[in-house]
Amino acid sequence: MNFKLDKNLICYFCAGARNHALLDYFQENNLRSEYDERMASFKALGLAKISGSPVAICTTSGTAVSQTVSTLLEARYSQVPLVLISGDRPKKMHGTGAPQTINHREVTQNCVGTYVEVKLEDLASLELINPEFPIHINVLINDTTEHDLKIETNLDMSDFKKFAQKISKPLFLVSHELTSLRPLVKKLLSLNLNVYAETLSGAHDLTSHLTEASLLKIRHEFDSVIRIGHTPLSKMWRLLESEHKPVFSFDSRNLPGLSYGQVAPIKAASLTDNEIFFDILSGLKSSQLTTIEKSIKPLLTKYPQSELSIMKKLQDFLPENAIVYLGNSLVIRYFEMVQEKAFQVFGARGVNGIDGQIAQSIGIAEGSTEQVYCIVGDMTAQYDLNSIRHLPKNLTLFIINNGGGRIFETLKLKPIMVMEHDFNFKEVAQAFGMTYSRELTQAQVIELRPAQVETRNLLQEWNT
Ligand SMILES: Cc1ncc(C[n+]2csc(CCOP(=O)(O)OP(=O)(O)O)c2C)c(N)n1
Repeated sequence: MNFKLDKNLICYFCAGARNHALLDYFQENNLRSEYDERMASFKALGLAKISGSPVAICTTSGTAVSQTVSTLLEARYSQVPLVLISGDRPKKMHGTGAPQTINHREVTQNCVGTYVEVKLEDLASLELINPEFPIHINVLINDTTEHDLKIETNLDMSDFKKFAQKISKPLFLVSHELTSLRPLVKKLLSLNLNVYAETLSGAHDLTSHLTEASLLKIRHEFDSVIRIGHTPLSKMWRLLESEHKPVFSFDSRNLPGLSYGQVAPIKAASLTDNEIFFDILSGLKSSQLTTIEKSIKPLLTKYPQSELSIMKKLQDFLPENAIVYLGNSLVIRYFEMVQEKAFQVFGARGVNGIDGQIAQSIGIAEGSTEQVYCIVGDMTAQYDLNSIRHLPKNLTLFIINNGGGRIFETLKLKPIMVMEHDFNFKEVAQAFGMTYSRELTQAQVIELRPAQVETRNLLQEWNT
């Protein structure tokens, strides 16, 4: 049997930004909207079993693909015609450590009978002759501008010295690695350098005079970026992909995190005591930036039920230096936007999955004697519902229930991706024997429900 992607194919379509462009390849009444790839792929398996026809599951990149592995194995050994279609980044981004980019082929190679890689523009005409099921079609979707800049890895301090001699006004973008980068950020700030420390660095409070939004507005003032730590979260970083400023990264994984740039595989935390590094920096002139006076505080007062105001109240509720686990998507971004206090922050920014977030925070709580505070979105919480059964006493779970995957709304993707809903987590939490509240109290599961209209209005005013 040959296989062609026709519009009649039933597809369990899992929400994601990368695979958004694939929505058009299916008829609307053949689409089943999903958020959990493991569950969705098992549903597809069941449907393929009873119908005897191929059924597809479409996922975004990263761990969304690996979540289908058990189903693919079951399909392979029971000869079920399952088709995985994954959205991926273009070839030149593979192996760079760019956000949510992993090697999909390696993930499914022992689970599928046929693997093909195809560019989005060639997908409609793809025909597989007698493929062996299950099939994995990995679709390369171009989202970066073509350029002839190159990647240089395995560099050292002498290369950094040459880089530093050619620049005059760098931004130090400190992201994260396994240990806190707070001592390093303190030392960089003492030299009056322009430093932006992301929340996962453990030092965002020290640079909170610079917000991500103000950075975006004054980014033309920097002639280069010195990135310290793993791939950053900031939009500023992603924009480099089109702006092509010179970038030098200190990343112990030896990954550029972009499709260009220079990298030294040096641990970020070790730079704190690296005399050569600080000697080179002493040659850089400190430079005054345009001050952006605008503060988010009046907007937080004006829109008290917005997601950002609720996040701020949550931060006020947490003790200084608390251990906080932040789920991906809007939670980590909004947390950073309003953060002024010091926290020890954990997250999953290796490949940015929304899977297993509550379970990870449980592991952290089990390894600590302190109280741990886990903050996740509602879709992320649904993905890991089983974990609510096992919350240890020293873990508080905050679910920011904004009624769907609102990140997709901010990215202006098709509304079907948001998977809007109006349920709450009260009965689930109570069924698992957890105490539950909608207020900032001592309960184990605290569900906070922002008013979406207020969030939209606040963001609109903030961005103008
Ligand atoms: C395993 C996995 N599947 C899919 C995605 C794509 N994805 C990124 S954010 C997101 C929605 C998150 O929704 P929610 O937790 O409610 O947070 P919100 O955007 O509303 O803040 C999805 C599905 C992913 N990152 N990881």
